[in-house]
Amino acid sequence: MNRILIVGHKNPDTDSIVSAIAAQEFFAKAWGKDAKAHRAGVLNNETKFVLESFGVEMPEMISAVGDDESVALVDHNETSQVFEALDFGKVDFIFDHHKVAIVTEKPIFCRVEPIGSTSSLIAKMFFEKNVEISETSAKLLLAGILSDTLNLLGPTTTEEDKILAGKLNEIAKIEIEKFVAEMFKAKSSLEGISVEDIITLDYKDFEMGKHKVGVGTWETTFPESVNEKKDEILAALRKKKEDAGLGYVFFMVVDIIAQNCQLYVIGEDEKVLAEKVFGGKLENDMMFLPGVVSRKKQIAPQLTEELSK
Ligand SMILES: [Mn+2]
Repeated sequence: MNRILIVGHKNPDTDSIVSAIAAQEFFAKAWGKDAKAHRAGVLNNETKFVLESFGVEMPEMISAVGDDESVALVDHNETSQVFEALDFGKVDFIFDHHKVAIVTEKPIFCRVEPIGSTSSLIAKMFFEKNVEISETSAKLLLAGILSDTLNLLGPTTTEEDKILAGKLNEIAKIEIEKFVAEMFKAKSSLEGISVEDIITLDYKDFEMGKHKVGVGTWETTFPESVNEKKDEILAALRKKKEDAGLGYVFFMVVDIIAQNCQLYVIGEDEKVLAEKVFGGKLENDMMFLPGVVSRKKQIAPQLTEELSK
């Protein structure tokens, strides 16, 4: 039987790691398939905290895909997000909650829903099939939902996420508020994090009209800790823009408690665009955007619309 390597995106976040681990259990129990969770990069402090809390080992780093192996992508499907060595012809499964951005050359299993997290989707598949979820997978999936939806408060949260989180916690039995506070504290920790890490750990390139645009995000309970390093971050972003030949680069410092964002604006091009699209006022190279926390829903589509004109 050919083995399936399950893997999330580069610059992995909690959702892309825990959904891969739980999907391994789903593949085995629901479909009798030999599958193994992997990761496509270094774990962030939040994900490390989640795995340590539940006594789960970090998945192996993905490298090459063997002849008798195929790939299941979780939490992404864009070519800019996949691990370097991937041949797209090897992908037989996609489980995701982002926009569909690929054309495949063969029929594959593809399940993409507008839901708050890939963890929600995997949980839903367990419940639909009446397949028992282990306590560990329930905890991991619950953490994935709470992380991606910012404790079910962010704009990507759906009613279904809330219901699924409730059902998972009948098995996981964690104290959600306490756990979320600790998880967000770990997410905000800058321990061992360089300026380069800050701008790349949650970073995405987009094709917007004819432009290549990079948007980095840092979610935190304590924006001041990042804003203190603003000048270094701006310099690193300017370098990234030049090195990667990008049309525009933005960086969001998201306050996950107050639910707002400081958008870092690195130069004149970005200033003109941001003022047009978001209408905020620029102060010290930052634009305050109340209520804005989601790159996927509140930043990328708006920029894409303007740049596609
Ligand atoms: Mn996700």
